[in-house]
Amino acid sequence: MADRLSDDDIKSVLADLDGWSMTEGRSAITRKFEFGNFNEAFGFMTRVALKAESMNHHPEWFNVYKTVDVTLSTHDADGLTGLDMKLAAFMNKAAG
Ligand code: H2B
Repeated sequence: MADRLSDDDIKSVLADLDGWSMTEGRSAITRKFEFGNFNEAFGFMTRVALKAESMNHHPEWFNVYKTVDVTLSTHDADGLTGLDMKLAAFMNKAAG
């Protein structure tokens, strides 16, 4: 299982991850993505779903029309690991 990141590691990785911040009240990170329309939002979710499945690491997310609210955490480690940061970076690229 992936190792939990230290608070210092989390801070320094987050500084390079546009739009992501700590989730209120838990050891997780959150970002709201906003697209031009539903097709773009769902296209993004499809690209991320394929990546998540290949990583065996899955997002918590909520889609309404053109917005996708994402929370990432490693459930098996009960906190944040490099997998969350890797998936967050992929999402930023996939969102264009
Ligand atoms: N996704 C996330 N975000 N955290 C996990 O700990 C996790 C996962 N574990 N996807 C995987 C699946 C695990 O449940 C399976 C059994 O490998």
